[in-house]
Amino acid sequence: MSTVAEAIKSAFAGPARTAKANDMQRDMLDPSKGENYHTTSHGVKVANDDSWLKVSDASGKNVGPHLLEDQIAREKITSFDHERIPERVVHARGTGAFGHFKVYDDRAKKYTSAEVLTDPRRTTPVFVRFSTVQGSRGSADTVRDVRGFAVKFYTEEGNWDIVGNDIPVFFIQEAIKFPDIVHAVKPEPNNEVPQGQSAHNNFWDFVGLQPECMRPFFVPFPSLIDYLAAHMVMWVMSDRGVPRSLRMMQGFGVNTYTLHKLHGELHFVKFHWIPELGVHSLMWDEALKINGQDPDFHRKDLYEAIANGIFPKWKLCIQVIPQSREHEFDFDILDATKLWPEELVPLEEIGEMVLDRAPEEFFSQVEQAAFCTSHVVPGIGFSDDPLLQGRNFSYQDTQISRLGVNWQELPVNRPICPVLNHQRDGKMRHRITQGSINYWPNRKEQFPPVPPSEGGYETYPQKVEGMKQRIRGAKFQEHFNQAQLFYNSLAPYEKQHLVNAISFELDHCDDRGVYEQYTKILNFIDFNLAKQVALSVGGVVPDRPAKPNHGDSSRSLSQLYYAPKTPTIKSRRIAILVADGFNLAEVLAIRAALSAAQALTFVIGPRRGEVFSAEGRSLAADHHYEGQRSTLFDAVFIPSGEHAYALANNGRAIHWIREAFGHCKTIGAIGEGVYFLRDAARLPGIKFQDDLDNDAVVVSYGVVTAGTYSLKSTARDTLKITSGE
Ligand code: HDE
Repeated sequence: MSTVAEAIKSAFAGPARTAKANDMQRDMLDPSKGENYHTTSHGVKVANDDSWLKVSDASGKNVGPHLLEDQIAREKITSFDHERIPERVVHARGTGAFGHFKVYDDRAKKYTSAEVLTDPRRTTPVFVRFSTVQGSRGSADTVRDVRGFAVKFYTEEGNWDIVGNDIPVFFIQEAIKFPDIVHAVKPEPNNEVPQGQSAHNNFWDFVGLQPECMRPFFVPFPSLIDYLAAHMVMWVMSDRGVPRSLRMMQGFGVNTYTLHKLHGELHFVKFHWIPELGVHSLMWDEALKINGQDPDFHRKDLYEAIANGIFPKWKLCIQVIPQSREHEFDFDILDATKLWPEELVPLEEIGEMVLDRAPEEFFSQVEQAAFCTSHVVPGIGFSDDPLLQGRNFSYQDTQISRLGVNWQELPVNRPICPVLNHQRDGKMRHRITQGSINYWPNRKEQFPPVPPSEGGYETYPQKVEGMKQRIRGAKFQEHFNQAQLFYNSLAPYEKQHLVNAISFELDHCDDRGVYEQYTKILNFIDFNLAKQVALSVGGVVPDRPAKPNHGDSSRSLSQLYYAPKTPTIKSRRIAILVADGFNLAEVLAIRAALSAAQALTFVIGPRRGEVFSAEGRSLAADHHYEGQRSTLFDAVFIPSGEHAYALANNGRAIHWIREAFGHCKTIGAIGEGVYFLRDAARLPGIKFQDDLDNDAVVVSYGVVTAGTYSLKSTARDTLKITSGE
């Protein structure tokens, strides 16, 4: 076992991992243990929980109104009336899980005194909440959107939150523009349309209506108007906007933070999470269909993996720039609309996060979870990144309106280390602090400040000099170089997806001025991109580039870069499509082989429950063809047997396979299953050998591999079903 694997294994057994779980235990009720009867919220046993107190005659017939007197019914209804709290103004739809984090070694010690990042003996409990941004709490999971990736570390020195996204840059540079971008992307105020997408006039109006970009590139005077969204728009419209799974996304802190130690040099830092399983996306058509077929697809996928013991893992990496090199780059390293290309600032892998526990109760542990960028621990600090400065104000403020001033006392939010101060009172105060002292200094020396040498938080002593002005620096005013860099770095099919996505979105804008304007802006990024989109949406087709494309690329910007070194099918959902008369031995063998590779298999039959093999033996189908469509699986296998003729006569089964093929899923078949593929499903563009004397095929990315595949060997040799890019 590798050292990392050993470390993670010991982390599972470690006491610190359970520190947060133990802490929350204080507030947990397990209904399967202890007393079992019904009470009011003030603890009185309830004799009847079904009828409101009312006037009736001797026979029990109702002869009068309900009585307001019924304190039991009133309490129940009032509690229900107040069940909802305001949903998050952005990132309303989300899900989360608990786990732990551990660094590999102490290599980050050269930058920071933060023990969570430097002490390999420590296991820090974490809670992570993933979210979409635009839609409301009830919107679907697989919409095109940015995903939130917020991590709360319950460290021994207090809570540290990295409130990040799955995209490394942001739309705007200054917090003062946040209400505008959010209003623009959210449903329009007159009709509350659209839900769960940015495909509407206001969003494209906002990101396109930026007069500066129509001027020559160097803006000679300071500008107050944003024109920044171009880079992030490229990311959201790329495959990143429709992840296959929350477990297959990168995470980014986005903002520039700082690392420091007592009396050491200040370092700027960006945080990155890299998923073990690689970075994968849905196809847009798939995403659209899943929105209807299973709007909870992502949250179920997260819990399914955890329940099956396939715990999602990410590496934590840092990019570090010493303060002395701050101005060496042609972009401003404090500008959140820019990334730090890895060719210029390499990633350093420092630790690993594992999520291994689903929440027990969604509301108290996920809905009430609250993050703050301002939550840092000694050794970690802020930079002058203007977006971060604004965020540091906004999060604390929003938690007060969402959860009340004592939100940090809620079980999921409270630290595992002591909280000792003189802050008191406020709505829903939970803790009872004894004694007469609630101020500092006090005659009892109660809760004295702690010097930095003993762990008190020290703000890095930064020298500041300048004028008070509402302006942005010159480097903040260049907006297209990195949009080009991102576009140039994509594989050809990724570029095509991006063109399709922008074309879809602009087609949903019915204001001509809006879609014409955005096609003009695209021409500042890439001539071909602009031309293709303009042609499909009826925009302004350019005849020459508005700005030359510099042609540079960065390989880590394509998702392909993150494909795991050893291909894996861990946690992939693989359907076995059958009708009565299938070959049971093959199904059992393929199931065993795939399970050995930690893939999840599901039998899909004409009905849920018993289906019968050629020999009349029964097998339980997990779902029927209509119940779970091909979109919900990563690959499909069709065994041999006479069942193939029933499949061939079933329109839904044919659609199942053709749709899987259209979404580039890997399809494997044996014997008569191959005839079904060839003669009934008639996969377009696929040429099967005429004689078909091979008894198995695998169709992957439109390519057929034929041959004999042994069902006795390992899963990967059996059918080359690998994780798709
Ligand atoms: Fe947020 N953001 N944000 N944001 N954000 C919120 O806080 C805000 C930004 C992000 O799972 C709110 O608790 C401002 C960037 C995530 O609970 C609010 C600005 C990034 C979450 C808020 C930004 C994010 C939020 C709404 C511009 C990526 C969900 C509810 C200055 C690095 C956290 C809440 C969760 C949530 C403000 C920009 C990520 C209103 C003012 C950049 C993942 O406080």
